[in-house]
Amino acid sequence: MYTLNILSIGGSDPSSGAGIQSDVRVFSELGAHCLSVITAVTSQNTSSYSATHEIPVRTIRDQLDSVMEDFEPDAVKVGMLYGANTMRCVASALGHLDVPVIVDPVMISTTRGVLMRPSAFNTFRSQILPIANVLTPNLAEAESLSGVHRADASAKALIRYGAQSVIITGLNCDKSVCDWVFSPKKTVIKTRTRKLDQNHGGGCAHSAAITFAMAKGNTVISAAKFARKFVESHIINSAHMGRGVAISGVRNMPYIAKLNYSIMSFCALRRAYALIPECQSNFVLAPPGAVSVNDMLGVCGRITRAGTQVVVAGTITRGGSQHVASALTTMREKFQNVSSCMNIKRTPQILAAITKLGFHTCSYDRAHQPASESRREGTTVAWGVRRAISKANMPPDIIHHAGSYGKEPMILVFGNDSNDVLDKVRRIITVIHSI
Ligand code: PXL
Repeated sequence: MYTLNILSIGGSDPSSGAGIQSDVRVFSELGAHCLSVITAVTSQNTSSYSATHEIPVRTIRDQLDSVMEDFEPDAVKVGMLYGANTMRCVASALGHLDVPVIVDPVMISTTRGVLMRPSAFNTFRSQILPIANVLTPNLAEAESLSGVHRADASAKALIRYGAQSVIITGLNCDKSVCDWVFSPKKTVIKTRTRKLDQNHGGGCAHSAAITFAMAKGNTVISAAKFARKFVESHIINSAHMGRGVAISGVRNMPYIAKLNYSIMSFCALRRAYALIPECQSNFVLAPPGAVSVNDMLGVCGRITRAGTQVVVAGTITRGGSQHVASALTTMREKFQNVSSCMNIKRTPQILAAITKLGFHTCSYDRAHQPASESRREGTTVAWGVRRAISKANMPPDIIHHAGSYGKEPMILVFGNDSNDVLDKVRRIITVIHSI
């Protein structure tokens, strides 16, 4: 069940790449329920932008009243606000709210449509900036709104107008792209990518991810770090759904949903907690074409044990797991059909259950890793999997090791997809109960 309600206020985009439709998609992907108040209906697709139809202020007010009467949002994201009256209406509805308000001051769409009337900039400054806990402009938006050139100076001006924190997104730093967070001290968040491909919806997904992380109680800086990682994965996952620019975050959706379903089903298993090791679990799925650790979907965070409950601490993203993803990547060098893996605790009882089930099992001894290799942090899993399957002529269900000084023993359960891994884990639990 979703535990968070997040309110998104913005424009409708019929191509469903950006705006409200993107927010509904992204918040569900992150595990929150998205309430939506529409301020404008745009007519656009992935190639062109033809019209903006403003929603009458009374209708916006009515929508706001309806959701506020019934829900207590955990955070609010404000996107497209076209004109001054819309801005006043939104400011008066949000002014008294005591939850994070994240404002993405969108001005121009990917296809060059105008999303904010220049004549309303003044009202935006006086009405909207003071209610923004976090403002997420790109450089052009920051400069237009502040009337000041350069990222540092414009962020400071926007803070003087009343925004509590400003994140200037997508700046070109040396060889990569970065976000500058002014909260109010400056922190630079770097990306792993050199240049972000053009896409429709990346900006909306970025501010949505910040809103989600703030709703969960994160600081602005940790929310910004999370959002950067999330949006990179979203952009890598862009796909050409229409004839024009690619829509971000749609390529891996079915796989994220599938992995999420398997993880939720695991959590619901009776006594699933008994399988979670001290160093916690991760559950990884390779989407089509995945070759490296950073291509693998996994929980960014871990699947953790809290008493007798299993709690998923984090969301599913590409590159969300390092260790389990590394095991899967190595397994796929030899057996390409293996697409999913989960690590579980290694106890004599669990090993006995695995033997009883007749699973095809391989193992390795960490002590045999050559010293030259073991010095490189994080190489042991790949080395171990490679060694364990070196003589195997069919893919094992299980690889395990007995640990070493300071390293916990571990079992890796592999399968053709996450459902297959879940099924094996379920059978292990059933046998443990019967022992
Ligand atoms: O990504 C910014 C944005 C927000 N809202 C609407 C949009 C866009 C970009 O195209 O169309 C409605």
